[in-house]
Amino acid sequence: MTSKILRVLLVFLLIFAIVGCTSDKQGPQETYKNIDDTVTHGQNYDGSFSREGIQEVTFENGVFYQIFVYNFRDSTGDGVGDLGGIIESLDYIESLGVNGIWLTPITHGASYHKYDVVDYYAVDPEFGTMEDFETLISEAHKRGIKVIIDLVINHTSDRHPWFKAAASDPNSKFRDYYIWAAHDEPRPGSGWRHLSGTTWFYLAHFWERMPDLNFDNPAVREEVKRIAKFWLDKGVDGFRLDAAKHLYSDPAKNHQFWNEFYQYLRTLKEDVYLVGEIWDSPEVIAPYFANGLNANFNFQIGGRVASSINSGVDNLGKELDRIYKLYREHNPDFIDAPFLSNHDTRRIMSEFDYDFEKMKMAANVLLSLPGDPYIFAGEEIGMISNDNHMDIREPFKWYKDTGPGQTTWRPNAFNSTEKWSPSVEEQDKDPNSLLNHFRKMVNLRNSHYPLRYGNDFQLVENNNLTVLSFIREYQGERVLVVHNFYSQPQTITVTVEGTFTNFKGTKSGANFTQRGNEITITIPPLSSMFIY
Ligand SMILES: [Ca+2]
Ligand SMILES: [Ca+2]
Repeated sequence: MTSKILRVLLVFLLIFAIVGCTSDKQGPQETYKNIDDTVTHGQNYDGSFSREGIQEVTFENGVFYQIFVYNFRDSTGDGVGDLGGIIESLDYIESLGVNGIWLTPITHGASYHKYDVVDYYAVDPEFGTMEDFETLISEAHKRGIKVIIDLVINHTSDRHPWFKAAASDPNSKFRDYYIWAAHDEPRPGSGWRHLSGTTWFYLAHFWERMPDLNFDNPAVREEVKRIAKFWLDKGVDGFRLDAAKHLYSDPAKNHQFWNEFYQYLRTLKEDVYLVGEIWDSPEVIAPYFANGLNANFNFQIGGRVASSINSGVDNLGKELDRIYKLYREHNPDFIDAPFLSNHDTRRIMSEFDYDFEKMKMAANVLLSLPGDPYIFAGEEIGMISNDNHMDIREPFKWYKDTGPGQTTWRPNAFNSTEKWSPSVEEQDKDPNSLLNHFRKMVNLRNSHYPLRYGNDFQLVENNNLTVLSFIREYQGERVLVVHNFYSQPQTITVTVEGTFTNFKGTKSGANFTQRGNEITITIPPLSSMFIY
C-alpha cells in the first residue's frame, strides 16, 4: 500500500515539475502556477521544517486534520475504522501538510462514536490495542505530526462501572460521582432523567445514556487529572475537550476548573495543547482563553464563510475583526481554531450546490486565518451530508468504488451516488482537484510565517463589499491577504504601509501595482491573493 501511495505521489510531483517549468516562461506573476511551485507534499514539513528566525511561540501553530475514527480507514476487514487504519494513512495525512491530527475518542466507549466512555484507560476494542496506539503516536511524531485525542469528561456512559455502582447503591462511594435529585427535590435546568425502578433522577445533559459527572466532588476532579496524565504519558500532545462549557452550569466554576486542570497538566508537559469545544458565541468563548484553554474552536466561521461565498458579499471580515479584538483583550496569545464543519455539523460542501470552485474558495479563506485551522476528514475531497449525525459520518471515501481499507460500517448514501462520488483515488491523480487544492493551500500557509504563526489580523478597508482584505504580520514580515467572494473580477485600491513585491494567486489574471502607500489589486472571480 505504502509503495503504491509513493508511486502516485511521484507521478504527481512529476506533473508539478512540468507545470512549474511552463510557468517560468509565462513570468513570475503567473498565478496558480506560483502556488504550484510551493507544493512539496509535506516534504518541508517532516520535522526538519526550518525554524530560523522564529522566536518563542507558546504552541507551534499549524493545520489540524480531524479524524472521526469509526469512519476513516479499516485495517482489520470488519468495515470499521481503526488505529491500524490511521497508521496506514499517515503517508496520506502527511501529504496534506498538516501539523497535527485530532482523533475523536479512542477510549473504550459503548456506541460507535465513543463519546460514551466505559473505560478511560483502555483503547476501544473495535479500534485496536494500546500497542497500536503507541505505534500510531510514534509513527506520527516521526513525521512531525502531533496527535491530540478527544477527552470526554463531562459525562460517562451509563455502562461505566462508576455509574453502575452509583445507580445500584445509593451508599456507593461512586454515588457522588454523579448528580442526583430525589423525586421531591428541585431539578433545576434541563437534562434530568428518571432512573428506572427507583424514585431518583440523575442529570444527563446530552442523552440519558451519558450521565454527567459531578465536578463539585474533588474525587471526580482527581480522577479526571489521572486520566489526562495517563494519556500524556502515552505521548499525546494534548486534548480536544468535549463539552468544555458543560462541566458546571456556572461559567465561573468552569473557568476555575480549566485553570486548575491546565496548571496541573503543565507540570507534566509544559507545552500541552488544549482546544476547547465551547459551542457558543465569541462572548462566551473569550474568557476561556484566559482560563486554561489555549485554543478554542470558532463556531462562527464556517457559516459566515459559506454565506459570503454564496452571496458574493463579504460577511466575514468585520466579524473576525471584532472576535479577535475581543479574544485579545482576554489573552494576547489566544489561538483561535477555525473550521468549516466537523462531525456534528452538516458537511460544508453541502452548502455549495456541488460547486468545487466555491469549496476551493472556502479552503482559501480557512487556511488564511490566524490560529490552528481544522480540516474535517472528507472535507478535502468535498464529501457532502445532511444534518443527521450518522450521515455526516459516512465512510470516508478512499476509492471511487471500493478497495483495501475502505470502511463500510454504513452505506455511502450521500457520497456514492451517480451525481456525487468524490474520492481520494480520483482526486489524487488530478492536479486541479479539490484535494490537491487543499494541499497547495496548506503548503502556502506553511511557507509564509505571517500566515502560519501568531494571531495578528489587521482588517484593511477596500470600499468593495465583495472583497475581504487584511494583513497578517509576524515578526516584521507581512502578507496582504485578499479574498474576492464575487463571481466577477474586482479591482480595489487599498492604503498600506511598507513595500510589497510579489504575490501568489489562486487563479490566473490576478495582478497588483504599488504606488507609494497605495496598492491597486485586480483579483479574479472567487479567488484569493497573498501579496508579500
Ligand atoms: Ca477495523
Ligand atoms: Ca456537566
